Amino acid sequence: MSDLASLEQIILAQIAAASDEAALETVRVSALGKKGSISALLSTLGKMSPDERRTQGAAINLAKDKVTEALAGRREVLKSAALDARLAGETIDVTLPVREAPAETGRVHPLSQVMDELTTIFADMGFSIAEGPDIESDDYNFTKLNFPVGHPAREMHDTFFFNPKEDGSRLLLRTHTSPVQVRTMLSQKPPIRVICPGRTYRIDSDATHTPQFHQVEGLVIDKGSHLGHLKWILHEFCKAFFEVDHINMRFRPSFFPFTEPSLEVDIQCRRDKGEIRFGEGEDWLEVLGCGMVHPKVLKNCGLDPDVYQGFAWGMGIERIAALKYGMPDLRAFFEADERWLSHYGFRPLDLPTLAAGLSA
Ligand code: 2U9
Repeated sequence: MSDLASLEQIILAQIAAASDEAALETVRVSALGKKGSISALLSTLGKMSPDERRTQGAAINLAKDKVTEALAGRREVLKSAALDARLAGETIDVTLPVREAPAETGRVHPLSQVMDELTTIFADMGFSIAEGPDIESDDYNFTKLNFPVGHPAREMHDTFFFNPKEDGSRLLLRTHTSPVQVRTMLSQKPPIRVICPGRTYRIDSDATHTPQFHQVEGLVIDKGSHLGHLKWILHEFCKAFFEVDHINMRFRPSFFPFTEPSLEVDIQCRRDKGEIRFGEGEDWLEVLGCGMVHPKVLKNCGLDPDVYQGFAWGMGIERIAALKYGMPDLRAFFEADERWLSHYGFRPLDLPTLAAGLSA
């Protein structure tokens, strides 16, 4: 066999053995590249006699064509094998169930849900929403609300105080949202109709108390506002919130420094195999506190108690949420346990409305 024929066979064998396009390219360069074996043979033609050049030239060019053709054929085979391998690696099982979108799996925290329910109900009655800072002065949290300095009622609030300033005054984490009503009275003229939902803090922790909790308080100030209006508002609120057509309420005398008279409010309920039904039955559940704003508080907030009077109420949001949705331990509200949230949480697109039902 001639040298050319054996070179051609070696190259064709290398082409056939190339296992990927990179290996094939190496073979091409070693045969047809500038310094390749076939290119080297072609460069010898110039030194040959015309006859020899004619026969050798034709033979070398034939070998070159065969190699070029074999390279192209092998390239196609390798390309389609690479594509097949890639497609096989990227197959998806279209029969697998579709993963739920975040809007389907995410849950609204019961606290947010109940806040939305409360604000929906009171907004429907014409109340505005007022907010204020979590860090308050002793004056707004206590003194203006008729907790005199040194009065034992201050101790009842188990307050988180900041270190005293140079002048001896201390900031604190508000123990109730009442300073928001103080700020509202100091900055707005009556008539006032506001609700103040927000975060509050007290040093307390057990199944029914958490050091951080939420309250919603309400305030109405006008010239002729009276306990009858307060009772109607609270009655309408309880029916809407507990989603019943009829509810019995009981108003018991109580004491708060900022209201006089002060009352605690119970709603009638029946406990049935671990479930509570509101509006009927023989048990009573305490849901909120209320009263007529103390004349001293009106005066402290720049209003003349001989001209204006008003009423206020307050409730713990975790507490009423727990009553409505049957949650036994308030600490779970702040534990960020996904299992608890997926059990008690609400679907994100089911927003509470009075027309469609608050918790539908
Ligand atoms: C001003 C005047 C009066 C707000 C009120 C209550 C009664 C009350 C408690 C309920 C459960 C707090 O979370 S709780 O422990 N609150 O019973 N709150 S009247 O009265 C005000 C507020 C501000 C200027």
